[in-house]
Amino acid sequence: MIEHEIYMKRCLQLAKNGLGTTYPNPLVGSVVVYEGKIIGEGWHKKAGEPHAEVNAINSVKDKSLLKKSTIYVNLEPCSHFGKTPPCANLIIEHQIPKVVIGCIDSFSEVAGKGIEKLTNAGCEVILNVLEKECLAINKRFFTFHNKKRPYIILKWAESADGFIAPLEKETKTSIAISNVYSRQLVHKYRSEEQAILVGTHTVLEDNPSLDTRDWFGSNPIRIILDKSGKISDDYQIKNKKNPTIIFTEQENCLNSENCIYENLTFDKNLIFNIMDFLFEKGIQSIIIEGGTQTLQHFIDDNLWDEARVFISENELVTGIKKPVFSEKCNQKHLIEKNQLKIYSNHD
Ligand code: AOF
Ligand code: ZN
Repeated sequence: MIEHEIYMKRCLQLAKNGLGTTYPNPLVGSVVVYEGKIIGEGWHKKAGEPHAEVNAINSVKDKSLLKKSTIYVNLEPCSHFGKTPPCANLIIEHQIPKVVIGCIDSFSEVAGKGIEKLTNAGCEVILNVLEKECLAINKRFFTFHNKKRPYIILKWAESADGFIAPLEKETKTSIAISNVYSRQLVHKYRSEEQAILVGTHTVLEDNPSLDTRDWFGSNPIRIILDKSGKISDDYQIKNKKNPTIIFTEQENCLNSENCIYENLTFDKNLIFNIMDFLFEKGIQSIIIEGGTQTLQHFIDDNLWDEARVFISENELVTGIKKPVFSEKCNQKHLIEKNQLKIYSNHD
């Protein structure tokens, strides 16, 4: 029904305000509607703080209207005592007679139990309104809980003739592949993910900080591959400003403030093992920023969800080749504008 979709769209708008700050919790928005008017709304801002439904209900001035209202929420109301009490209980306590839900929560503590609680209490429950959009907004959360790994975003910038970097370091300053706007957007992208990963060559060649200094928002956890311990303490990723995890085969590396070494064998299962490790650590999303070799590993193992490719007008003539999608991948265009192509690896 179109009316339900309108209010669900508002839930999604509200939910998006939490992008980058709710980890490990999902993005959730909620509105309370009485006689065709929104009388309350809210969203989940941060893990440990009130859920969307709590904020929406609290914002209703005349609480007596709740008994005759409908509450909309893009994710099934929770049924468990986590960091906060169950939203389903609150809805029942306020005797809200109708609950419209965007999609079911796949977190094992909830997973249908919220809906069951509401129905048992006599609430009318309407399910799966704008389900596709509601699943999409929490693609990180659902990938983590359903696939037991982080949501994986590949990112690179390529020249018009298909190179991601010049061969010689010196030419780097003369021909730019990225510009001030793409850099800002990349920093925004970083602020939205929980972790960022690059390979050894990228650290040695570019000495990146992998932070969000051209944007506001939090810095992702830096994940670095350094098989044989080539990255010395002089590199920016060792600047102690943000948490950093370095995977290596070297033994007895010394951890320092904000910098932790993890031993792993660099065999064919490397990136799967890293994703398992990140899952255990509760990391729901990661952006892979190069170089070609590292990106190609993810592509060849078909272990990615989204690719964001910046395409420059400049040509390099020669250089390090861009990654190429393999036959295993299912890449399809989501967006193509302003020299940015976004691909999805799903149907
Ligand atoms: C909702 N509304 O706004 C959110 C929900 O530890 P807690 O108490 O914050 O619970 C976290 C879980 O609750 C999270 O994994 C997800 O299943 C659900 N999040 N649920 O009804 C919200 N953020
Ligand atoms: Zn809740």
